[in-house]
Amino acid sequence: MRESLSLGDSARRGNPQALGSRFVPPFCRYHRRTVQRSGHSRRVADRRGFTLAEALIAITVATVTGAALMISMTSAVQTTQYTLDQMLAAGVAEQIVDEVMAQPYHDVSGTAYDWPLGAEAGEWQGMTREYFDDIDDFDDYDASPPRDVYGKPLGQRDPDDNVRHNDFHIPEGYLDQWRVTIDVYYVDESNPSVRLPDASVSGMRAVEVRVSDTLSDGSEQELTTIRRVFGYVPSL
Ligand SMILES: [Ca+2]
Ligand SMILES: [Ca+2]
Repeated sequence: MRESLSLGDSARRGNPQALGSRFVPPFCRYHRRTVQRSGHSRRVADRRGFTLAEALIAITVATVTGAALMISMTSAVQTTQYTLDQMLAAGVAEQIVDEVMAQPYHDVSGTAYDWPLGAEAGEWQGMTREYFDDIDDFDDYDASPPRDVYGKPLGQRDPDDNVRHNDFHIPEGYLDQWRVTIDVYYVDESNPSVRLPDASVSGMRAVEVRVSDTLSDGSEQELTTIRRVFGYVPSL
């Protein structure tokens, strides 16, 4: 205000251009601030902060998003673990199928059309498959945890009962809840995918090896099932 009093009439008439850039009347200073705000004042005002409602909405969105992300990650880990277990189970089942394929079609004391199927006297000794000598001996085999042909739990010891090399160890207890079941049955010769009812016989048998995992809630989760069909070829 003191500066404006020392200038000429033009300035007193409110002509800022005549006064140079240094002079800004008080009302113009206010006006300039007002004009400057009008350019981006709304954006500036918008950045002043959040209302309580906005903050609550943001927290809610962040919480829901975080929960969804955690669920997604947990699901991905579980899926990966399940895929790994399926691969291991497939290996266990394939190994047993290989054992079956190495056996004769029927016991030396029986025929290819015997019923019921199963191990003969003296061949069934606990969890071991050591004495099985034909494919239907494996019928009704049921072991948990999975065992090798000598009845030893898989993953820890070799057939000579020596501790396996660390690289061939699986974590302690990893297979404790796993279960291997084997079912042998006759199938329709014209359609081997069809299981024949009990006591019906044919020249073809199927061997099913199933590996499952018992979950913490007691339910059983199938990891893999391998099915092979064997046909009887009489010796010449
Ligand atoms: Ca036998
Ligand atoms: Ca048998």
